[in-house]
Amino acid sequence: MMTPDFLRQRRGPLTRDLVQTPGHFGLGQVPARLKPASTTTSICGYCATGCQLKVHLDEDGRAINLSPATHYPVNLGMACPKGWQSLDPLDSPDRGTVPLLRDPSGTLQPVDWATAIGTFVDRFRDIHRRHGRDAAAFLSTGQIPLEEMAFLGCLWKSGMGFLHGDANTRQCMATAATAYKQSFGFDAPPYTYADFEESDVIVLVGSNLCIAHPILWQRVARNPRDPRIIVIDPRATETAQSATLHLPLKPKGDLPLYYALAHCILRDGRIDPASVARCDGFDDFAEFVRGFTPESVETSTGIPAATIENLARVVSEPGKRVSWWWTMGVNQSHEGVRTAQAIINLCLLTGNIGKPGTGPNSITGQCNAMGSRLFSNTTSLVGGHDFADPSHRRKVAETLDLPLQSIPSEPSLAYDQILEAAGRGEIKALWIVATNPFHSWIDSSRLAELRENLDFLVVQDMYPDTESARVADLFLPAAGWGEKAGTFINSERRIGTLKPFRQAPGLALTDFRIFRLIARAWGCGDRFERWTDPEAVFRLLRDTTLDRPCDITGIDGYDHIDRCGGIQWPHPAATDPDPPANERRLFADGVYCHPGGKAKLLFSEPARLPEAPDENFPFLLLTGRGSSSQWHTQSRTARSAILRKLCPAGAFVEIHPDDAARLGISEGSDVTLRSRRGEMTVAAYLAPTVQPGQLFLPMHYPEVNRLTHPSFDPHSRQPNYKACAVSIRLV
Ligand SMILES: Nc1nc2c(c(=O)[nH]1)N[C@H]1C(S)=C(S)[C@@H](COP(=O)(O)OP(=O)(O)OC[C@H]3O[C@@H](n4cnc5c(=O)[nH]c(N)nc54)[C@H](O)[C@@H]3O)O[C@H]1N2
Ligand SMILES: Nc1nc2c(c(=O)[nH]1)N[C@H]1C(S)=C(S)[C@@H](COP(=O)(O)OP(=O)(O)OC[C@H]3O[C@@H](n4cnc5c(=O)[nH]c(N)nc54)[C@H](O)[C@@H]3O)O[C@H]1N2
Ligand code: SF4
Ligand SMILES: [Mo]
Repeated sequence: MMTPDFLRQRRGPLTRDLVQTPGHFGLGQVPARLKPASTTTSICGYCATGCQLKVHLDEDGRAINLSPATHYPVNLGMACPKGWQSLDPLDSPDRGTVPLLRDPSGTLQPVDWATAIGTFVDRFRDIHRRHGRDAAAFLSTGQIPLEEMAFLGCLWKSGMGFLHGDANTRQCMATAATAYKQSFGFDAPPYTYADFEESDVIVLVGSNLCIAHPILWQRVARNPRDPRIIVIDPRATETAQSATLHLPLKPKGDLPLYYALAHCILRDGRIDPASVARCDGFDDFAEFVRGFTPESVETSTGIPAATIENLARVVSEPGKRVSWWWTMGVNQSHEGVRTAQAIINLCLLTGNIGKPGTGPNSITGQCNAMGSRLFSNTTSLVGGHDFADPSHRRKVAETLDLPLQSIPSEPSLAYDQILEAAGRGEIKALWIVATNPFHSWIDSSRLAELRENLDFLVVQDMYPDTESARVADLFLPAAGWGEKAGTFINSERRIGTLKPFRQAPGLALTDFRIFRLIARAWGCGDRFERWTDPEAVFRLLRDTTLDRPCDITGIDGYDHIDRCGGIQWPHPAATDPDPPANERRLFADGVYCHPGGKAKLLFSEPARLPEAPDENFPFLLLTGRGSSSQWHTQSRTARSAILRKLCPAGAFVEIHPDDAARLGISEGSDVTLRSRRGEMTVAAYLAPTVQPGQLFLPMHYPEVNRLTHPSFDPHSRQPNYKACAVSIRLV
């Protein structure tokens, strides 16, 4: 692929991450004797962009290589290094190939599946009998197909009779989901990726596309309208360096900034009256932002009043298409929901919604985070329903053929509340599926303490050596991406299929099969008789969506999805033409999902930082993604020699050169970071990209979350990973 002119102009010198195209790797490198005999396709199993990969198979049907699909509407022939190298983690000799059970001496020993499942059922049954349905919980993920996720959620609640279970999407997307639900009446990201290419102004808030969603950055680069790209991020990230304008705001200065923008827009009468007429709460909001003059927020945002005035004009220019995109810089905050809603409010005020190139658009993280939001049966009932609504419970029970009384009338405790309950001894056992919280959870040392309280810990993963699997009582070896079928939903609500094209190693089983084995052993197999295979489950789940905003009753099955190049929800059988249009956005008609059809303008007074720097801990620590070749806790990406080469060998902390000089720290020297909760030693990396007084640590090293401060957004209960107070000193 040629680098578009646009990209050449804007890519900054420090952009470390390359997007790989067929010229870089790929079929050219395949030895002649391995020339592919056939191909299949699969949606990538890492990020929520949802690129489609072509899988090249040899004559024996073995996968020998991957390349990006050229005609898929998401990635258009591009993929990032993780996608290209997706086979490596599957081939790793470190894969879990046999169940492991801790013996009386404390050692994990290989056992057969009958023993593993028998132990699982005996232990959970005993806990249920003695302590009731609140005494155990599962912690799951946005990284398994929605069929498996729904199976887990329904098995746990309607089969085994427990109540609590949450997913790592709490760490990631809970804020966006809550914000949309409260503002629009449904968790409905309104956009389609074509909006990246159709905007005149693109505002990226706390979103480092170049590293975290490189193919979406390529979509930005394809925009032919010479857009202004504005990045709002405390750090001069790779994305910020490639933007038209970077606003290095103070961490968590977002809320006053967006209220000040609303203030200017209202003061100058630059609203869209038709859009405002579709909102409830306008007068109260207008009154509320009256006090947020640009001058009054200079200190809290770190942004000069004149810049705010300018930005207000740019994002409200009549006739211009303005899109706002946010990721973890917003979601992972003590006031994330109100911050996301402040962005939503700006779009509603200016009419930037429901039209090409517009929208308050949250970009999701994991390959199936969006599937988890609709089908995991944790916070909401399967299919975007409410546990509390009796008619919803009845509908889901009838559609899934589950006893009505097996559907709880309340949602689960949230992740942090589950762990607190474990701390109090009320939750006695955890079942962790496809996530690694002993590394990724905020203030992770607390989890190690909680481990002591647990009677039983099960970890179901591809590898037995993750931080979480190592401390399990029972390890269940799982098949991974490429070894199973199912569907993912990407950030723009597009459902895509993944295909099995290889066998899991040893005795490892798909999560789906593990759930079936457990259902049978528990004695509730008959409730899941129709849950025979992923596609059968997909059809059941589809039927639950009838008449919901996410109605997908028009989808026949997996072939249909493939034929259409993925299908964005909604696609109701009754009203949508088939095949559905390939790029669709929501709310074009100005009708939202609240009763009465209006959106709500929601707001709160900005709150103080939960842990501000002080004399003893004078730096503010930010954390996030470090490189495009590292994925989270690195259970998968660290198994690829190529991906390891594309990222720094060890942990590093970014510090401003002025701070480093003052503290006698030079490039590469070892420094100790200390917070009130823990400490770690890392190499210093002198970078003017962080502001003085701030530090940045990539999240990919297990020690990072020993430092983070356990504070949470009150509405979404999402952890505030991106601000805590630390000290730094030379070792
Ligand atoms: N290579 C790679 N890609 C990934 C992932 C990965 O692990 N590796 N993970 C995937 C997942 S699950 C997710 S959720 C996404 C995350 O994708 P992103 O959210 O883009 O990534 P982060 O680096 O976590 O955070 C983004 C930015 O938020 C900024 N930030 C911190 N505090 C504030 C603040 O107060 N205000 C504002 N405006 N910005 C702030 C940080 O400086 C950082 O640059 O990436 C996905 N893609
Ligand atoms: N400090 C800090 N911490 C953070 C963040 C941050 O920005 N800063 N970001 C947070 C965010 S947004 C996220 S999403 C979380 C991610 O945190 P985690 O979910 O804990 O991270 P992963 O490394 O993706 O863990 C997924 C696990 O699932 C396993 N796995 C993969 N596929 C399968 C499968 O098909 N079946 C089974 N059973 N297992 C499988 C992998 O081997 C891996 O161990 O981290 C959060 N933690
Ligand atoms: S951008 Fe995301 S979905 Fe696309 S190849 Fe990379 S990790 Fe996979
Ligand atoms: Mo995430």
